Amino acid sequence: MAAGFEAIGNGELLAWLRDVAQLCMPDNVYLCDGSPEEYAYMCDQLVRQGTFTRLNETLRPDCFLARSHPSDVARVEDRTYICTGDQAEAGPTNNWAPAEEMKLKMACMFKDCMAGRTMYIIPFSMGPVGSPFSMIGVEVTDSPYVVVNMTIMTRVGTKVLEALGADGKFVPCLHSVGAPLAPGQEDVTWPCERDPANKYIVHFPEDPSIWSYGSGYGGNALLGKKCLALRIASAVARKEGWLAEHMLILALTSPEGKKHYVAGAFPSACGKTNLAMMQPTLPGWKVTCLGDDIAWMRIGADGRLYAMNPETGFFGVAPGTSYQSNPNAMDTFTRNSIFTNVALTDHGDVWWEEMGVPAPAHAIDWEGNDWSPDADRKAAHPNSRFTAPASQCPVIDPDWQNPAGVPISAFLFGGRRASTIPLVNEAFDWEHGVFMGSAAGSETTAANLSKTGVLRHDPFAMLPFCGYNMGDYFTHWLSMADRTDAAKLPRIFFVNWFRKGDDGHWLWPGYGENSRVLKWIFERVEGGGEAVETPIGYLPAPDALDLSGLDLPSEDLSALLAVDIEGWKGEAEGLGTYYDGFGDRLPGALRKQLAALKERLSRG
Ligand code: OXD
Ligand code: MN
Repeated sequence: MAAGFEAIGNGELLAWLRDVAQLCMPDNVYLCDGSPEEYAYMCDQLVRQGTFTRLNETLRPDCFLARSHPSDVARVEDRTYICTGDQAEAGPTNNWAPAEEMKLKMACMFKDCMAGRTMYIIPFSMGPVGSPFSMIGVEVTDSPYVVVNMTIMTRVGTKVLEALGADGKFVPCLHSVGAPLAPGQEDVTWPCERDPANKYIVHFPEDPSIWSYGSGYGGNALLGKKCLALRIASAVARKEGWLAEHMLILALTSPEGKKHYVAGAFPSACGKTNLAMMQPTLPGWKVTCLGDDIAWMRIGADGRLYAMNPETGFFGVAPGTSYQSNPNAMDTFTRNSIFTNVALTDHGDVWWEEMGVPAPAHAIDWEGNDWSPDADRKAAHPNSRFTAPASQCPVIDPDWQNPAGVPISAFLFGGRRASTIPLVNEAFDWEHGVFMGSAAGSETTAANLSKTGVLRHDPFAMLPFCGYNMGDYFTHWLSMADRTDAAKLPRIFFVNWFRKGDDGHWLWPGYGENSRVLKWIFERVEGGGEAVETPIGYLPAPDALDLSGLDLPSEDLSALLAVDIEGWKGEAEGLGTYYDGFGDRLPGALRKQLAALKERLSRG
């Protein structure tokens, strides 16, 4: 294992690392090589420190449980900033501060912040190492928990430094848990800044660079994921003419062996991982998985849009994951995985709510306390997670690491909506589809540290992840139609698995049954699949959805496929007000789309 800076041949990187070490004043410096031995060593060290508990080797080999501090359990959107010279570049949906001012503030925060700790240097590649479409980052962190999670989620180590070479470009990503140790001070198992107001997740897209302070959790701390592969990459993609999106990528194969690739944007904790690796209930249909969270897409030589997943792991929400909802995820994290904030059973295994197995009579809950089913609190935190290697997914697609990506035939947009939005709705054309994406909304979930269940606009599921002005982002999406023959772009569909009846029951069974909707989408892409034209788009014609073998009350089906004119008029009003917030950055085409929707609705 390498130590110090000796192995680094990139002058710019070396200079940055020297500056960072001088600022943060760690006791030790360690350069990660990305080897399996290093991963094992670090996990053992985390066990010795009490951060990790090794799970039962027979039940769950090479798996670990971590419990975070209760103040550090989710992304912190209100502490997340896009810092530019001019506020208009960050736009109305992002927190902003002047870049130079924020850098000074961050420098004060980071001063001596690694005292008593080791500074780990993690060279990582989002996308296959050496591919011209990949981006290299170097995360400097004082958290060994971050090191092992990054090793699963990205490509890490010496091979990345080799690809970087002497003068290659990288995104500097500086992270600290914000908990320096005084000489002799005993460490805690989850060091972090306890006061949420002192956490800062800051992006400087004009550099580009990332500074993250105070949190050790998920998207706040694993800087390759939300920070680099979405916020920074989206800003880079806009300049370079491609797309960096909060999307799953799946392949759908028909019983005849025909394959189409689909990418889907859904807000956090709205079932992306379940859909990405679903087991279709329709006989003969097959889903294979290429990614569950992020898609980078470019127009290929044939004019089609090609998507690749820049990650190598899944950082999925545990509660609700079961052999019924997602058998392939369950089989993915049987080994070599990390669980955070789930419950620990007396057998040394993990448990969470809706895992599909009876609650244990006794467990240790996510806060480390005794728990039994009669406790009036959850055993696992609602945003507890598994970190698992994508390569272990039983339905991983053979092309999941293809640097050229796969051609996308259809986009799905969606959210968690109890009313109004039908089960599936196809856009009239690209511009209308972009309008639909811009209009998306969803009820908030525990993936962010704030109130859950509140309906908010979440365009393209990118509200927390767009690294520039969202109005310009809409323009960028529209411009894809000028970059290729629009007929070659993916068809766009809006889906909603989360409709409820007036009495609160779920109207649609979801999970593997979503294959029935995917089949209709597949047929539409192939030029078939009967549809009716409605004011909001094309909906499946009566009998067009394959419901064979499904016991779905006819009134539920009618509600799922109805156009709720009054509800949509309300949607359109709300959207108009939302659009006003973008001022002159809102593309005129979207205002026209909204006016056309209102006009169609008025005709009923
Ligand atoms: C995630 C999220 O972790 O969207 O993927 O919060
Ligand atoms: Mn996500």
